[in-house]
Amino acid sequence: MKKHQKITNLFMCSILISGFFACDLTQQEEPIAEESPLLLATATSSSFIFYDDFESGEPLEDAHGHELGADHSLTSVSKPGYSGEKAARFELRDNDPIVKGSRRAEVTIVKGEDGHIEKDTWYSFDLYVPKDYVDEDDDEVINQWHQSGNASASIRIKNGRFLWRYYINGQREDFDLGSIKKESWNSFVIHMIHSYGSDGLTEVWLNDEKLLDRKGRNINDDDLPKWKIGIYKSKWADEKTTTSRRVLYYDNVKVGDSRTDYELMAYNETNEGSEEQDDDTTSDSGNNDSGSSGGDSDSGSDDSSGDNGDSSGDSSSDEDEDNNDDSSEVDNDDSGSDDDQRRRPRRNRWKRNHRW
Ligand SMILES: [Ca+2]
Repeated sequence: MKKHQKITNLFMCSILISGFFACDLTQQEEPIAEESPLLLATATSSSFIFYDDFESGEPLEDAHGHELGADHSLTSVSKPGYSGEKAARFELRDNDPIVKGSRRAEVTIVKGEDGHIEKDTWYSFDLYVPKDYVDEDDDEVINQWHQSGNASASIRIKNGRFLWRYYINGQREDFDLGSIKKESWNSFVIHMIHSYGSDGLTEVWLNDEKLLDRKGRNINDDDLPKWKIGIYKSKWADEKTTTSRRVLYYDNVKVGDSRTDYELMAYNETNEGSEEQDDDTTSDSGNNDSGSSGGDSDSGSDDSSGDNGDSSGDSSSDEDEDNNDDSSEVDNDDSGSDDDQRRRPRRNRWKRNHRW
């Protein structure tokens, strides 16, 4: 709670028209050389509702619900490809303890029904998919906007591609978001005006490319959704697939209110530079934690599974809160959209020297 209160307060920053600077502790922002200052001159005020860059504390400790069955489910690790940075590592094995009716390593970041968000909300996160992430036809959910038992919208990984799915009034609609760039960070920004009516809007950018721009209904007729991230593979509740382990890394998980904009959501300090040159980057193998909590054991390839075994945890509460069985459709995700207007907003035009 501290972190996000802090953020809400700290991030009430206004970027003024010329000289733009952020109000609170922001020390200095320097325009990026090649960008025209005029382009930056949009008066903006913003507020982040949630932000975690995983540089300190337990991963997602200020989030609103953890559905983690094992010690390996969520840990803090060295950020693949970057030196001196941290990220969150989610791991799900097909023999992990059952959590809410299925195999999942998920965290609810904000809950619409508890008033954490409003209708107009921005979400963003960076995702790293290890090179040995096995492609298979059975999908897993990595993000879901969940309302009473169903994911009215979700992002999934299926056959080496990202997929956006709506599941509204029992109807599934999928949109392909392209092939996954493994061994590199994929930056997602999602803007949703959550609505059961025609005033809804869904915009999805991946690596600065707008892939979905869809007006109209994007939730079920219910409370505002909760946003969950991590890994959820419903098939593993009672079946095996061609792989037995999934590992994903997340960084810079943010939620912003209507005063936020694309630039603020897309900008992350680590995107600017400290990229490591080497390779060790990962396949999930090598990076284990430097430090912080959680062990991250894993050495091997992501799904090779040779080593599963763990269990640990507690979990097992079975409930079914969101089953996403593809088949049963209970909690699905799907969606996709079509139109693609590709507007390419510039990113990272200015720097902040503080961390939230
Ligand atoms: Ca980080």
